[in-house]
Amino acid sequence: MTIFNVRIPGLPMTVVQADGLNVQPVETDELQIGVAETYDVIIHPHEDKAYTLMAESIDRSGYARATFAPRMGMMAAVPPLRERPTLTMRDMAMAGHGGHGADHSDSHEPAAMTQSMKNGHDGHGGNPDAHNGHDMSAMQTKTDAPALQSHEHKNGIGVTGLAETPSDRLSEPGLGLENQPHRVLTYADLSALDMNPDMRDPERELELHLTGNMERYMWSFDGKKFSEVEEPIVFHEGERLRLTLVNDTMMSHPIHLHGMFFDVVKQAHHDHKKARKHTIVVKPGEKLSVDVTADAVGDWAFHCHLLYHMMAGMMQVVSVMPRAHNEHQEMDHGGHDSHMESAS
Ligand SMILES: [Cu+2]
Repeated sequence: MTIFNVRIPGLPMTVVQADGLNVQPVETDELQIGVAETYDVIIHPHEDKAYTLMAESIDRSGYARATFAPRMGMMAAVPPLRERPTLTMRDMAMAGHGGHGADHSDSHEPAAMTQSMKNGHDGHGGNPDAHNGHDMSAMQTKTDAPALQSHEHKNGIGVTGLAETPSDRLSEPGLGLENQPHRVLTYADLSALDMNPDMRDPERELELHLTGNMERYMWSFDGKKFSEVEEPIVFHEGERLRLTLVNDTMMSHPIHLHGMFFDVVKQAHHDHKKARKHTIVVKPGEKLSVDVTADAVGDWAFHCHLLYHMMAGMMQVVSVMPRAHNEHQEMDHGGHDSHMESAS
């Protein structure tokens, strides 16, 4: 339940698969990996020495490490934990706000955030994030902040903020890895090795907001926790749709869809080698899109893979509704995978 920064100092990694599917090999020095994501990397150690595989938690509160070595008993230096990351205006989707111009306004934290951090520091409240490597209270904070615009009257107690100006952050490394002296993998670096199985443009777009109230430890999609949701999200069998996710919260959420892979949309125009994944980390204040082919009839879990966020309500059901039999036959124009067959 921790997002990790993974690196092997002195040894580049060539990423060849993401979430179990081939990508065009891309060399990097570090990558951030969200809960449920997988990366397959190839390393080529040439020297007769040991290397440290370093997995540092996103909030830099701890790490796990392993050793690669040609012989038993060897060990490499373990790098010290780096400085705790600081949230920026961009993380709060408030670029341009704050009255100090633009990019360097990273000293502004919203009041709600500051309050919840205080709670964390006092050790009250039982915030599960504080025990799972996502201790927001550990992140540096200052208090000269404009309050986040409250949308409670509109969206209920479960939503303390909306991303005012969500941005495209696919070409940014994960939270806290912005200014490293080495290469860091971004989603924009990933392309599928082969052509996507479905190259159709999406027929429709569905926008979902990742929402929360950190003070009350409420997490949800579109301001409704799972227990309050009455209808599933409906996909229609065979359709190609674009799912757009907007993160209104100040945390990274690894969003996971069961049953179907999605194609990560890097640019609006046609790209038939989109990286295919089942989990994508949506950064604070980020807006991103994935294209999905609804080829698996049935009900599927769709949720944040930080399970304590899922349990708190950041979960919904995606129902892929079957088409009528005749309609389906006409639709079945070859090239579909076995899901389509078994659904008939
Ligand atoms: Cu989450």
